[in-house]
Amino acid sequence: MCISSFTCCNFANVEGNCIENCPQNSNSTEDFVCECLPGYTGGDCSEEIDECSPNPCQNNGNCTDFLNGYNCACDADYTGTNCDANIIDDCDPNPCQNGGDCVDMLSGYNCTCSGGYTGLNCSMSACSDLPCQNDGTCVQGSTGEVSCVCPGGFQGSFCEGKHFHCL
Ligand SMILES: [Ca+2]
Ligand SMILES: [Ca+2]
Repeated sequence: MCISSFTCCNFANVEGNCIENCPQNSNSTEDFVCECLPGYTGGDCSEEIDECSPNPCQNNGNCTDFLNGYNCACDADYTGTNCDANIIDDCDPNPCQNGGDCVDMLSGYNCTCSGGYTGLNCSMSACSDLPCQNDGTCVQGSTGEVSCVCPGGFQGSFCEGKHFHCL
């Protein structure tokens, strides 16, 4: 005697949106439970669920709501159901030179440089920033430290000082 389920399904604004589900030991026609078809919600299952709220698309993906589903239109560099997969590996081939580590980014990459190198692709030596004066020569050690090798008669970190010999 499932009167309540009959009532439940009569509540559905769209026919067939509701699967009847009679609670046990219930004689009250108001004490029914609607078990909605996938994609619908609400007391009478007439409300279509907005699968785009909250937005499941990551990385600025554009969400389109469907019945019992959604679609994400992804930005150029991303793919996957939720735009959570990075489609382009900007680190392949590795653009980082001189042993720099590459981190793949959205439409780009970041190089973590080592050995005293700098710049977007770790192609600049730290010597570029060391102004050796008086024809001093910048040399870079194995751990990246740089220093000026000064010509005769000059001294100082940048070969900036004249070397005087006291007699
Ligand atoms: Ca929907
Ligand atoms: Ca990328």
